[in-house]
Amino acid sequence: MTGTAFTPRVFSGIQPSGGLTLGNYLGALKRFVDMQDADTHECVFCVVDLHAITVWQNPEDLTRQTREIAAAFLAAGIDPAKAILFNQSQAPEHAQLGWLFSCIARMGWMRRMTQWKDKAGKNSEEASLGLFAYPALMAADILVHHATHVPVGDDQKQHLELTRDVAAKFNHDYGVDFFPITEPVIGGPAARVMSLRDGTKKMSKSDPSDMSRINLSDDADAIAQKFRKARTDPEPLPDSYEGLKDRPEARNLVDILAALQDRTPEDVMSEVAGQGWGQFKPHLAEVAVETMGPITAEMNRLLADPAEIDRILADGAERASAIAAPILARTFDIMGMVRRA
Ligand code: AQP
Repeated sequence: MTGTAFTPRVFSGIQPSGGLTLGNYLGALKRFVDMQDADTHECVFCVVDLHAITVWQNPEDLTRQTREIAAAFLAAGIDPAKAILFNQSQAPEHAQLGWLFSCIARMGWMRRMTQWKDKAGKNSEEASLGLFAYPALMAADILVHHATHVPVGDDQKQHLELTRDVAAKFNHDYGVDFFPITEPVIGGPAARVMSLRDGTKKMSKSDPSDMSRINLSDDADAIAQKFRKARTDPEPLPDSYEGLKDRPEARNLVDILAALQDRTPEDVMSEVAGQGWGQFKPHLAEVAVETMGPITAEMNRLLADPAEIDRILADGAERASAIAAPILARTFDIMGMVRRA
């Protein structure tokens, strides 16, 4: 942390690049709601549409997905009276600070990002410049709100480290103590929910296989079928969590159950030790349906009134800009930009 006292403030975002997965829900959304309800921080949550377009998005799909993600935030328990909820493109300070930060961040830092390597793959010459520069915009999303804490899944850890590097380099280069060194909030059994088809890959909304993930929009039958077909080894569950160390698929399912029930995986294991998959998987599906069913139903109810979602997002964008505009203006001053009279 720097010496300056910053208002405790949480920022986090989700890309409208597809429907939400159980990984997004357990690793991010559920924890956003917990932080909002703890009432210890101001909370700013964002549907990061500018990030989504780093890969091609059909315009109609982008509009629909943006409303769907906003509805998911609300259905999961984000209360617009307590927290700010908006879509990134509507608070222009994000993109503006993003440009300033792309002049602070170094090419070498970006090249080291594993998400860049994964998403660009072998075809990096054809990837968008935005996909490469994505972490500079993410740093801007966080720092334009002087956010002190960012709850994210484990996959975003490296980007958070880069955000801290950007803040530290800016503060150092300009001899100021202006941007906070943001703390990541990562942890719990759902910090990295893995694919149901491959225990070494994270569950992702853009995975080509729909069987690899539980979508927030899946009905009870789809959830039961996906867990039934989830890849596991043939062994029954061991006596302790420790025994799952080299069994990534099995551990993933235990972790999911623990996260859904707000329990530790060790506690779950004390109940399910020795069970075969024929017993464990239907139980897991039942718990998932019980938890997700009401959220999906509420999401669908909210989506029937898109004008109300748009109103909530517009109000959120105004409140987000009210925080971000003075921080951006001060950044311009520090960098020596002449202000319009
Ligand atoms: N599998 C996961 N386990 C735990 N947390 C996860 N998150 C994503 N996948 C998992 C967390 O969800 C938040 C929003 O993620 P995002 O939409 O901004 O993008 P992402 O991390 O790239 O997620 P996806 O599902 O893999 O999207 P695509 O496929 O579009 O790239 C973040 O806090 C993330 O950590």
